[in-house]
Amino acid sequence: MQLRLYSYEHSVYSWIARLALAEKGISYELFEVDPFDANPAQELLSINPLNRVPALSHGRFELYETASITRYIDEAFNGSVLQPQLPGQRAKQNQIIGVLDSDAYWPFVRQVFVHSVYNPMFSEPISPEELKAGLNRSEPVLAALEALVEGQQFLAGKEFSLADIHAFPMLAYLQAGEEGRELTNGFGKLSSWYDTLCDRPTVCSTCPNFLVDKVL
Ligand SMILES: N[C@@H](CCC(=O)N[C@@H](CS)C(=O)NCC(=O)O)C(=O)O
Repeated sequence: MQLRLYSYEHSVYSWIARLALAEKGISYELFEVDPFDANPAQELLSINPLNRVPALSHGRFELYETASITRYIDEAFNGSVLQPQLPGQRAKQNQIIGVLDSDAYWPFVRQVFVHSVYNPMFSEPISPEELKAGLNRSEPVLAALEALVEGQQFLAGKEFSLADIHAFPMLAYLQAGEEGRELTNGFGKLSSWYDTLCDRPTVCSTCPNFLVDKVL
């Protein structure tokens, strides 16, 4: 059955899905689509009426929402198991993914990254107020993640999991600029978790090209 990922080169959520696919060692067709384009692509809209990436099609089966996609990738295919077997650890994994989606994406990516890295890089207007607000909102989220990583090699326990796959790209976008990096450096356990994953082959091979020299 043909597997196709609708993905955008600058999208943090697309990176998460590509990282999960790489960890499973699955080959797939990459369909590049810009969800911010003024003319939405029908191919994406027909799967996701909300016009967001990533989206996935597997034969006739279609799916959107990154956390659902990564779970499907893990459960529908052979390869490394990416979710803890113990209920407590699996719940922790899902909790971390929930925190990242609800509390980290907006300040890490849409405020700090956009106004310290992306907009300057693409000559778009920057807002120092948005950057400051993003840094302020990011701090308690980093503190929450730091508390969760306490005493563990990976975010949900001893094994690499979907929690790490969801978190690394978000942390990478936050740290792509000086302000976000300085803020994150104050969280020692999270920083050493991040440094360890920087050398992981799938992380390196899936990192968006425009960020490689800033985040790895
Ligand atoms: N809740 C969605 C969020 C996906 C998302 O926000 N993707 C961004 C790119 S990183 C997007 O497509 N944005 C288009 C827009 O906001 O119009 C998920 O988990 O997949």
